[in-house]
Amino acid sequence: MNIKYYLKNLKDRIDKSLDEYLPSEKAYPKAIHWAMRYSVFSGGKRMRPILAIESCKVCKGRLKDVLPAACAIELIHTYSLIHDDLPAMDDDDYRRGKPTSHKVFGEANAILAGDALLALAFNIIAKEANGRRGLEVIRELSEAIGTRGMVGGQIVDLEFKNKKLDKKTLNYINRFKTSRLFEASTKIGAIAAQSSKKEKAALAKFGTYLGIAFQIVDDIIDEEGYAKIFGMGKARRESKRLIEKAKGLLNIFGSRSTTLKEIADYVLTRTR
Ligand code: GRG
Repeated sequence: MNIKYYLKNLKDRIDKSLDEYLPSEKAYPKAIHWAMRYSVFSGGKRMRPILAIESCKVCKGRLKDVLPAACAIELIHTYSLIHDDLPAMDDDDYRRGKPTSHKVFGEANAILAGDALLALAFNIIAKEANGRRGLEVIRELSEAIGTRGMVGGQIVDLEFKNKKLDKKTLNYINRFKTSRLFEASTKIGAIAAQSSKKEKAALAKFGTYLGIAFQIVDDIIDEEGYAKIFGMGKARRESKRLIEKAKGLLNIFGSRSTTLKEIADYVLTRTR
């Protein structure tokens, strides 16, 4: 099957579940549910849940074992974008070509929509993921988005706003602000499939390299970060090197890894 068609179908499946998990716009208090839905359904690529699902599949796991956690990851990603856009952080008026949450609903409601998405994410995992596996997913995800993960990367990014970035700090920001959630996504796929230690480790590393490459490509698109500091040529070479390294880690899965490798290649060629 054509990879674009395949990913479109998978995205539709994820969207259907997200729709089921999110409270209805008609449910009281309507304002918060409307704000949550506005940002979740504003055109995200669903990269992280797709990676979680494909990582589970490569370990011979079933879609139903990973779908709740995959949706939870997307809700957390959405919360991070809403908060990142706030005046106190990046102060952005548009996200995915649409007005940002605080522009539509006001700052207080945008903050609360992010908070509520974060809470809902862990509620979904607690309700749907079973036993030890569920606890392992919660542990991985909470570590990935805390001070030694996404929040850690974000605070260093804010600290260096309008300051000259050195290579070490830039690597730290890319690793923790962006790549750590990719790593959690691929690892959670393996956890959901009750995979071996070796397979979990390979998928976690795959997610790390893919996530850093994803951020460098983002910088190439926006002419920022890595691309601004090291130039477009080096940024392209580095993202390509990381993708090759990432794909190499999947060789232990043999021909089952074709889709994940195609997704990794897509990261290099994406334009948004
Ligand atoms: C507020 C705790 C906190 C963290 C914010 C995610 C983030 C950290 C900041 C957003 C700004 C940014 C450029 C982050 C790098 C990660 C990234 C490239 C996010 C965009 O991800 P995509 O392209 O988004 O997957 P879509 O729109 O497809 O969902």
